[in-house]
Amino acid sequence: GGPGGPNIGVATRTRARTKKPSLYKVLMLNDDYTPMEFVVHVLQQFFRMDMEEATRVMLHVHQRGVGVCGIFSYEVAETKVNQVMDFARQNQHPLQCTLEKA
Ligand code: TYC
Repeated sequence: GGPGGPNIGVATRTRARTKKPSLYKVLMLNDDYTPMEFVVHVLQQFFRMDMEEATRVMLHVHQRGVGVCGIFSYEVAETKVNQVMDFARQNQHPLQCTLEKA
């Protein structure tokens, strides 16, 4: 096969796509009733923050209304939200946590 002739034996290979998982932010919402120490505890326990970082994030949420706890795959983010909401409910605090596509 010369120019314009049939393409014989021309192997075109495409790499099998491995798609990256979409990322999701876990957001913490402010409320008037959940104690500050409880929020700091949640951030340390479920998001592996040290006391300094947890306090900084808690105060950010307290002052601005919302803050980012971390960025994860959908599955991990959903699990974190459920864990935080369950723990808050068990302790009778109205603390709210949600997901948002990053
Ligand atoms: N606003 C709460 C208070 O004054 C503290 C608080 C901070 C609550 C962050 C929720 O996500 C939150 N006790």
